[in-house]
Amino acid sequence: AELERDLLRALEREEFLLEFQPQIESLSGRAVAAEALVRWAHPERDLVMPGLFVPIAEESGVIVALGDWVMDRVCETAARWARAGIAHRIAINISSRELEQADFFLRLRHAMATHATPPVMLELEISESLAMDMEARLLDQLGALRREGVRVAIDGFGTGYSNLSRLKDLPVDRIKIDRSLVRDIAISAEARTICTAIVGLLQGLGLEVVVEGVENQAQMDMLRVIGCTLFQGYHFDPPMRELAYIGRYAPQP
Ligand code: G
Ligand code: G
Ligand code: MN
Repeated sequence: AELERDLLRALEREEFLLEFQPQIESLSGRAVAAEALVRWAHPERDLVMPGLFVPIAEESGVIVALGDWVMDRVCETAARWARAGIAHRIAINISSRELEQADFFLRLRHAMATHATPPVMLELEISESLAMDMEARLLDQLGALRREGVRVAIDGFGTGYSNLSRLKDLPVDRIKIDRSLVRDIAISAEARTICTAIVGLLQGLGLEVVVEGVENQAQMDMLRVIGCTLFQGYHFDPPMRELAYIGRYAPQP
């Protein structure tokens, strides 16, 4: 309860900030998108990572207000990037607690309208378990956004239990392969077999595959053999502040 109050106060005091981690297209070496990740610039502590406060925000419901703040910042940033000719989509992590709110899509559309954000500049990341459980109403609304150009990604794929026959019917553009599936591919034949099969299956279904948590060249070499072309991970860059991101991936004249 104390942390819940701290989180609400941190929202009021605007102590949260976003970092952006590039998604790299290996053929061109360019970033095509950035994942927005929230951090808490606590006045008395080092930057607090979301692993520490997002679960508490989810449990207490503060995630709805925090998620509104994230959506507003991402919509503003994405609109500004579009005007500056930076055509990198920005991906937002959405918790099930947020998506569960009857007015989630209204709130997202409100943030988009406020900043005149082009829908093609946005991507929504939803977890595998959430994607598998979505009711018809959610599927319809997600489908409508997607027809307007918003991309939809399944995050952390391979950690839950996916109904594979359902996967092809979901309103989803891309799948982010969880880093746990990638960690050992350079050192374990079994890990390689699993990753190869999953990537082949997803690509066979016409889904775009993004590999998360790529940390070294050996993993990259293996992933390229498997047929992956989109990567995110410390091997390229960690999440970084907007100015650092732009300086490195979209330098302005
Ligand atoms: O940065 P870190 O590895 O600590 O992130 C931990 C988790 O927090 C990740 O699963 C990530 O998806 C989640 N997360 C990061 N930013 C946001 C956000 O803005 N909203 C939500 N709902 N989750 C986020
Ligand atoms: O659950 P989600 O995929 O949204 O989590 C993203 C988190 O993964 C971010 O908080 C980011 O800090 C972390 N991350 C990004 N790249 C790497 C990486 O190469 N290795 C590890 N271990 N974590 C990473
Ligand atoms: Mn994510």
